[in-house]
Amino acid sequence: MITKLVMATNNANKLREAREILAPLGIEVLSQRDAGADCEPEENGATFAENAMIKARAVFEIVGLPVIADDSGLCVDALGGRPGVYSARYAPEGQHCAKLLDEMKDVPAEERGAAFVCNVALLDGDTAEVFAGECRGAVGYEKRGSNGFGYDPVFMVGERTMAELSADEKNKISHRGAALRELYRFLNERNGE
Ligand code: ITT
Repeated sequence: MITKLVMATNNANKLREAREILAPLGIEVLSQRDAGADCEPEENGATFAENAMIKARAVFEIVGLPVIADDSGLCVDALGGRPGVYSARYAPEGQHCAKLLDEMKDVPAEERGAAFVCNVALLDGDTAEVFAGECRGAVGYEKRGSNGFGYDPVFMVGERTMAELSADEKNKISHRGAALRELYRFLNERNGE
């Protein structure tokens, strides 16, 4: 069973969450920097899965160890699934939530549904797999909470925003938690074969 994975990401929050989710399952997650890979490949894929694989491959070519990469984003029903794979590029740093709230200002409550989507790519020798996770919720009306990152302060799950959940609460229901638990199941089954 694999006990160490390199995560191809430059996002410290993704790395922290992957560690919180995988450490209790006995998997250590190294950052790409710790593994000696300083790169930021162009994410020019059309899907989360393609972009996750692009990032994983770039780091795998450098480190030659089992690598995972996370491509994720927010898909808003009323915006036809936008910003989706463009979630990181949707607005300048720090302005994503404000821009989304503005774009959604005239959308009624019952049409504010959205989903966080995460695809995790695994590259390990001749294994190339992608695991998907989703978390459904709704776009709120104002920023609330200071936990998490990115769109969390405007993503409602029930009465609270994702940024008002503890790390444990978020990881239990998040798109990233779901995808990484699928990855863990795969590694476990492969081990048992
Ligand atoms: P790497 O590509 O280096 O991993 P990145 O931040 O550029 O880091 P993405 O290209 O996958 O990552 O973009 C993800 C976008 O979706 C980014 O704007 C995040 O803020 C947002 N996002 C993803 N997961 C999220 C989460 O759990 N909570 C809030 N926002 C999230």
